[in-house]
Order: sequence, then C-alpha cells, then structure tokens
Amino acid sequence: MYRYHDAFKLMVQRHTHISIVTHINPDPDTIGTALGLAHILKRYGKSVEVVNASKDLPYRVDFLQGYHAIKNQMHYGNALIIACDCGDVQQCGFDVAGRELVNIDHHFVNKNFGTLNIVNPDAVSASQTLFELFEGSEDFVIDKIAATAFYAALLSDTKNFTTNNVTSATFAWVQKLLDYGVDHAHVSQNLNRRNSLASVRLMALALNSLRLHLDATVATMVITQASCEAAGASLLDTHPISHLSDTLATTLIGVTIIEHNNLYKVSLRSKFAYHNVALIAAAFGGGGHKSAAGFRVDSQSVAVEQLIEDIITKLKKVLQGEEA
Ligand SMILES: [Mn+2]
Repeated sequence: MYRYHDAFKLMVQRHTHISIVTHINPDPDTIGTALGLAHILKRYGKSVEVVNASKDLPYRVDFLQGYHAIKNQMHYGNALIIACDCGDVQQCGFDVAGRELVNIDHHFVNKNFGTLNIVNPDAVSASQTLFELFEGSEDFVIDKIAATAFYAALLSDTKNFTTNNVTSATFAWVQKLLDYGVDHAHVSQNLNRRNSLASVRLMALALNSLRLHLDATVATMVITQASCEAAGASLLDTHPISHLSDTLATTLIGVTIIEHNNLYKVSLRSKFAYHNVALIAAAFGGGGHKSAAGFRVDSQSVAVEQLIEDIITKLKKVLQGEEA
C-alpha cells in the first residue's frame, strides 16, 4: 500500500480543505479510520471535516478524539473527498459525483469509485489500509491518538480478533499500534461493555423471537418496530443484537431482521468465513464481508415470514457448498 503514498500526498497538497466521508450505517471501522485520518491530516496543516450522512453514530466510539465534531452535512465546497470503508459510492451517503476523491477501503467487492483507489482486500479493517499507507511516512505521522482510533476500528471489524481473516500479520500490526501507546483495555471496555439499558431490554425481546432452521445451523431473530418501542430502543440500540444471532453452539449462520422505517434491515453473520454471507447479501442487492454482511428490503413489499423463507432457501445452498 505504501506505493500509493506519493500519489496520495500530491492529491492532498492540491487542497487546503479535506472532507472525510464515513459510510451510511456507520460502524466503528469507518469512524475510527476517519478520525485517525483527520487527526493526521490536521497535523499536516490541512483544514479537515469528518462527515456522516446520518445523525446516528455508534456511541461506543465516542471516546475517540474528534468524535463530537463529526457533522451530518458537508460544509466545505471544493474540498478533496476521502471516503473511508465505503465499498461503493452509494455508501458515502453524499452526492460526490465529479469530485476529486480518494477511496480508502478493504472490501473485496470495492467498486473503485475514486480518483485514487487505495483498497486492500487483505486488510482486516479500513484502518489497516490507512496505517500501511502512512507507516514510515515523514509527512503523515501516526501518533497515539491516531493509533487508538485505528485500533478501535480493527477491534470492531475483527469482532475482537475472532474473524478468520486475522493472521499473525494482524497481531504484528497490533504490536506496532500498542507501541504508539494505545491503551487496548480502555478501547476494548469502551467498545464492548457499554450497552444501553434499552439495548439489553431489546435483547430479551429479540431472543424471544429466535427460531432455528436447517438442523439448527441457522438462527433467525426478528426485531419489530413494536419491540423497539416497547424497549425504548433506537436503531443504534439494535447493533449489539446482531452479534447474538450466531452464538448458539449449533449455529453456523445468524440472521437478524430489524424492522425500521418501512424497511427490513437484514444482517447476516457467519461463524466461519467459508460460509460466505456476503454472497447471500449480494443476491438480495446488499454487500459486506464474508463473515458479516447485510441488505435491506422494503417491508411493504414482502411479509417477514416470506423473507425468512427466501433467505433460508439461499442459505441452504451456501451450507451445501453451492453458490447462493
Ligand atoms: Mn470495515
């Protein structure tokens, strides 16, 4: 990735202002990568804004420097755009057509929509792609603040080092991050152990909806709008729940369906990445990674029972080793 350093530097030098774009339905990877990048570019002398199209940001990364300055509108006019962790241009959530854009990502289905595309599908997080771009740079200097943001991004995207794309190279990278002074326990506690009361109440309702399919290898849960209202939960409170879906001993794939604003937001989790749930998501017009992917459908267009049946039909093929 280091080979892109000079091209990146040239693009940055042509602009005084930079808008860093994080993806819709933001997760800690897009936010952590963007905040680390913003910090480094500010130290390089640039005016930087971090933007997200939604107002709902993952509060679990609110301890990262710059989090509270994230805007939901782009204020700079002709700035360089840097997209973090966006697999395609729609993920940006803003109209960036015709703009000079650097695309920093790690999705293996990345559409290379930037003027400059720095995409490493072997990176476990977008923050790893960025770290490798800057490592050893005299211009873009990584410090404890940036390394902490990159570490939070890494921890989240690897589900605390439990995804099977984690290798010895990942841990070698972690060692480098810790050498910058990252307090890993502080990051982990903030990311993993701060569920809201509403989300815990919602977990109980979600678990009540649990159903098992295909010899209990697939678990589905449905979170209705009514359950969210009963628990006092917002969409953000549903985030920890999708992680519950594949925790049963027999379950290989977990499916969580969340009803929200006339949409069914479906998240798919695979315990072992050789069951590639990104293929299932793609079959329904969505995307993601092998072990975590998702898609949305209009909740008026299909009954939830039918949706579950359609998903199970596709999952059956995946579990039998066929294409989705
Ligand atoms: Mn990511």
